[in-house]
Amino acid sequence: MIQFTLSFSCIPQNNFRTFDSVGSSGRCAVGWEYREDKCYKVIFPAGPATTAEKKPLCANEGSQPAAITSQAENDWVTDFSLKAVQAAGKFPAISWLTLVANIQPDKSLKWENPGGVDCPVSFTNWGPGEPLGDGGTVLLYLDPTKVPFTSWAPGPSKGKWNDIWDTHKSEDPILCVKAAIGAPANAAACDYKPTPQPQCCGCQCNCGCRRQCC
Ligand SMILES: [Ca+2]
Repeated sequence: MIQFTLSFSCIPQNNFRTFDSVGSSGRCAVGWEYREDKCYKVIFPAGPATTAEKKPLCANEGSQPAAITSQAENDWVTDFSLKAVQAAGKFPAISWLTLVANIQPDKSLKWENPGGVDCPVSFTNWGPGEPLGDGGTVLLYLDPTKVPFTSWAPGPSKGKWNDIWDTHKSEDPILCVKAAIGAPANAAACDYKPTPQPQCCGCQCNCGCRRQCC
């Protein structure tokens, strides 16, 4: 009876297929990084590409362009992405991260939400003088040692944003996100607010589930 209860609580096998090889978090596939019910990955284009050309890189891996909704997430994403660019041997030649947002007539932004209605941007981290209304792509600066533009005030620019025109081609990677194993299906949506996770202990079941709530 105990075995039946534990097995019943596991994630259905069908939902587990996209995570055939699970990473150390137990909630994201290998190559993806877990944070608050979501899995993130920095994906590099094969060569210079526009934002429109980069977006399929997320879709091809069952994910969507990531939205950043808080300072804490921005800080985490910046550090995570910088490490990914460094690990790929592409830093400092590449020092920007591509984010995707649709700019509105009043220069406000909406995060793209392929699974639903695009989301208003409630958090921004623009560099000095930005956005200039250049376009619907947001670039996040990764270099902790430099100021990217002379128009930006001196001081740390790591994590700051710059809007750029949509036809801009670059080898900057795009940040992709999808719901973690066991998270609500909308966990990757830009308006999703994670709920506190219950305390969990080690996995007690044998169907691929890596966590079991006590
Ligand atoms: Ca700009």
